[in-house]
Amino acid sequence: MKIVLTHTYFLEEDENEKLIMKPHPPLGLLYLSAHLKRNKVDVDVYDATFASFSGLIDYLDQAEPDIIGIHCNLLTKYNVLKLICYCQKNEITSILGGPDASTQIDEYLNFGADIIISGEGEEPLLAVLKTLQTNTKNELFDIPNVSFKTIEGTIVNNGLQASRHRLDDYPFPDRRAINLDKYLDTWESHHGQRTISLITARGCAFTCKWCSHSVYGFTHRRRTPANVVQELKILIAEYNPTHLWIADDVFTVNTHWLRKFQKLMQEENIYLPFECIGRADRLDEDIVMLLKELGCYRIWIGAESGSQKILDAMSRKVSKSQITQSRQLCKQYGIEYGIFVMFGYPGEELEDIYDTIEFVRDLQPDQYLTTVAYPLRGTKLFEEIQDQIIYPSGWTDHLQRELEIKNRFIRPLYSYAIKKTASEYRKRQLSRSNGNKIKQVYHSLRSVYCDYRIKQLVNVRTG
Ligand code: B12
Repeated sequence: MKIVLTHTYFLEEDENEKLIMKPHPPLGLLYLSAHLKRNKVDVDVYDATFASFSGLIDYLDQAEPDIIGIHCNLLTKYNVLKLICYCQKNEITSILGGPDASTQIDEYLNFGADIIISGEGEEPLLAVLKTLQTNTKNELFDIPNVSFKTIEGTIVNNGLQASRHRLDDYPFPDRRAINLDKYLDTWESHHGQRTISLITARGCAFTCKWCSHSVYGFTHRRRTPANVVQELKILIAEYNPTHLWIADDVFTVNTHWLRKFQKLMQEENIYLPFECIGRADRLDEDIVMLLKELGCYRIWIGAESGSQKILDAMSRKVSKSQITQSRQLCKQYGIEYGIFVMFGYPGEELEDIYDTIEFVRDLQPDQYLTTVAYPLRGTKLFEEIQDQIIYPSGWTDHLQRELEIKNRFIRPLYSYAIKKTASEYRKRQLSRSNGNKIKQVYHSLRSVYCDYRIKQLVNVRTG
């Protein structure tokens, strides 16, 4: 039995990413591939990132796999649906996994997928492949985390079990299964650095209500520092990276771990500048110093809102002053500070929006990214506002990020809030550096214009 693992994310279809050009390989699939190979399964990975849907189909026509394992996330749903149709037509068994599949089991099965594996994939996927040697795809009873349909068409959900597997026991991601040079070359030609990604932990135990915990629940497991260093040595020998992207949900949670890691990196004489995600409440001076010594050149923080009321509503468990302090510390130690900002969280009023705009202006992060909140399935936020969600169309015709929430401001208002944030931020930046006066005037005017537009829109609500 031959299985192909793939993900249907095509960079060429992603207009935003084409401007950024910071692609990352599909680590989850590479972990699965390594685990299957260790267990003597005949597996290939088709890395769609630099390909096209027709390229994927040409490959599959030739490879003729018995099974296709598909990673599903928020962005890739439409291509996943097309691929499910291809599988049905060609009598290939489709197995879906990843965050989007884990929360929409019935929908994907009813659309025509054969099997859904929720949560961490290594063990259940192997168990399914073993069972398929004797059973049909309609008889996968008793394998935790697996859902399928019986021959009569009834959905069977075997229930979810959080993995307790020690991460060190998994083999390193099977990067050789794909052409990693394409990623490194893309980074090098666009950013002058050869960035490679890895994870040192899985899962996040914090409780932010909008965040998807569909894969790892609220668990947090770390690899040992020695195991991470071992992987790094291989990466350095094989790929000669100049930079790392540490793709953990929150890299800065465990000071003790960071200290051990830093010591080991020093002993092994490894120094690679890296970027990672942290939390403001996990960035005291000890941690910031450690990060600096380790080579952290940029940290991303979910600042999310300048309104403490909204931060508390999100169950973020971070205060505005912690964010400000961590920003100061990062500045002091020469670490770039990037933040994520969210508008449109339920309960947010105009004054909260203005608090956020002022907060971003005053904080002056080195970079910031904005989103308008959307309720992901399986999150506490989704649960809380279920009856206020507006579905733009049937399940097959929208992505979760297009879901609208009743009784909040309409999208154009958030667009003006985002534009005003940009102008206020830029104006402050320019005035601090004594920069171009004409640009300062331009941003002042644009900011006032945004106020005017926001005022016009403030009485219009969704739904
Ligand atoms: C690092 C990261 C990124 C990085 C790198 C992404 C990449 N291509 O590697 C960047 C910053 C680019 C990114 C971007 C986005 N991300 Co992101 N990201 C993450 C993060 C923090 C870690 C991902 C990771 O590497 N995990 C480690 C690996 C080992 O785990 P894994 O990928 O989940 O794989 C395991 C299981 O899912 C399962 N599995 C996965 N695939 C398959 C397939 C089969 C067949 C089977 C059986 C099992 C299986 O088994 C794997 C091994 O155990 C996760 C949070 C998280 N905890 O996972 C969010 C997360 C995956 N991202 C998310 C989102 C929303 C996005 C964006 C859509 C954001 C946006 N721009 O709007 C984009 C999409 C990018 C894309 N190319 O598709 C959401 C997904 C929610 C959803 N329902 O889809 C998550 C869960 C964050 C969250 N908590 O809300 N992301």
